Amino acid sequence: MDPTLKLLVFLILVLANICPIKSDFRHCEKVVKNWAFSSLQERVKEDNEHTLRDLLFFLHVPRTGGRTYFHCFLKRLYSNAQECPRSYDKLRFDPSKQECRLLATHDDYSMMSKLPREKTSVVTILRNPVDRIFSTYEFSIEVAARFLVHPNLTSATKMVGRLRPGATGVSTLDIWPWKYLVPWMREDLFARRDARKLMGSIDIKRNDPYNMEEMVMPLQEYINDPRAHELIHNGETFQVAGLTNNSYFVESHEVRRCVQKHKILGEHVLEVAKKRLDDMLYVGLTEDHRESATMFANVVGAQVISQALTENSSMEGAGNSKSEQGSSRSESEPDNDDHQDSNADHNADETGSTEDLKEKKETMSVGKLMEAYEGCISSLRKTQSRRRKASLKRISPANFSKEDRSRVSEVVTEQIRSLNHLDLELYKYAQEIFAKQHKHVVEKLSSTDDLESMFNNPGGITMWKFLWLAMCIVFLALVFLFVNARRRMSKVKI
Ligand SMILES: *[C@@H]1O[C@H](CO)[C@@H](O)[C@H](O)[C@H]1NC(C)=O
Ligand SMILES: *[C@@H]1O[C@H](CO)[C@@H](O)[C@H](O)[C@H]1NC(C)=O
Ligand SMILES: *[C@@H]1O[C@H](CO)[C@@H](O)[C@H](O)[C@H]1NC(C)=O
Ligand SMILES: CC(=O)N[C@H]1CO[C@H](CO)[C@@H](O)[C@@H]1O
Repeated sequence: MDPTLKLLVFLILVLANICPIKSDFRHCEKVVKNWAFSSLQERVKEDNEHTLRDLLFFLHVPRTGGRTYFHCFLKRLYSNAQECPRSYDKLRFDPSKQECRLLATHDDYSMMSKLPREKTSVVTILRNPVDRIFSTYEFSIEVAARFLVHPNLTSATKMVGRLRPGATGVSTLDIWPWKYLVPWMREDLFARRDARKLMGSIDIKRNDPYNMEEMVMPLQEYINDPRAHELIHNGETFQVAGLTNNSYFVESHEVRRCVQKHKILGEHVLEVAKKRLDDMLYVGLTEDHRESATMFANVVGAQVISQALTENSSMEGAGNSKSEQGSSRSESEPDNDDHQDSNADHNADETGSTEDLKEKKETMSVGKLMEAYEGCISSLRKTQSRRRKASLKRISPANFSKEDRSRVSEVVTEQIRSLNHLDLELYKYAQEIFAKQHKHVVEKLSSTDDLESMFNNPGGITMWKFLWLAMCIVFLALVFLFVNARRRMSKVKI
């Protein structure tokens, strides 16, 4: 063949191969940029974004510890009747029922399209993405392992089917993303158990529970599965952006596809997510749990309390405030779970009255709220750890402890970081917001009489104690250096 002809054929082939990709990229770039542009347009600019509006939307990112805020704060601040109806898949939320004041779900930000935007305040909690992935993996397995009481998968799955219809409460199995992650792990656990039975006795290497393939799917396999890409990675950014695979917008799914295909377009999503955090009433951090909780009580709690006191009309029709008795009851229900919540309580406890709630709010203060929170969280944690222990026993010797995490290979952790690069950036940004928020609250408190309430709440005390401790340490270090220096000098002299 003529060399120029050869070259021509070659060029045509190359172009034919590149063009679809290129045009897809161009298409995607347009789709993502348009989405980002319009998302940034719809920001509600308020004079005071630190003011609680009529509706509180708690954007609950899975595995960030949001459940303790829900049970130990929000359930004390809002009555059942004030809670918006929820569904955990595609929400059948009726925007005309606008008297509701609190919405707490795993739904993503696209939910805002169903809410009166200018009357809604959003709060969320973010977590270090690497820890969140570990926790997601462990929790999927923990919940799935509960099914191992059944002799086989068929009987386990049948059991779920029988539990579903008519059941009050909402179980983890109905909630995104667990409704996908748990059945996946359940199937996997049964398959591995069946394989063990066939093999007879096997020797299990006990050193690394995150890589114990005889018992559970190794972490590395889990994070590389398409399902993890779909549901877990960069999940914080996608949820805040409103682009999870559970999004309400049909358009979101194309944006999502584009971003997953062309990594570079993730920057636009990140930008939108950051702006959304900026506009939120409160952003907490799982890692700084104590300070986050104290701030939640001071920023959100205090405003809910004063809001309730100024408008007594909204009290009409409020059923009852759910108190300890309610939550401990749902806690002890064996088949319900982490996400067991208010829906059950709507029908369940009819005790208490409007008067009770009114009285409760009037006597409620930030300090008391924190006090109640402390008790609530410790009992919640006890229940959680008991359930976890009971569940993990079924896949022993696999047991996920903090020390085990640190033994996971750097290759795997690096992979998690790379798969969650957007979340890492977003988390860093959230830390900055948190620091600013913190400063703002401390300034505000010290400029008013509220300072007393700050001192009255245990979280606040810890903070001051911490400062005091830090000063002591610095002082001791200085003394030590001074003494050391003198000693050295005297040695030199000798
Ligand atoms: C699963 O277990 C149930 C209950 O023991 C039993 O009736 C059924 O035959 C089992 N199914 C299979 C496929 O082994
Ligand atoms: C979300 O992801 C799950 C798990 O991969 C999948 O089964 C489901 O169909 C997805 N939903 C949408 C709307 O894409
Ligand atoms: C797993 O580890 C925890 C904490 O290290 C321990 O309390 C628990 O008993 C262990 N469970 C099993 C089944 O080994
Ligand atoms: C804001 C509001 O509705 N305030 C009412 C609270 O209740 C008193 C007496 O019941 C009314 O006089 C207020 O108007």
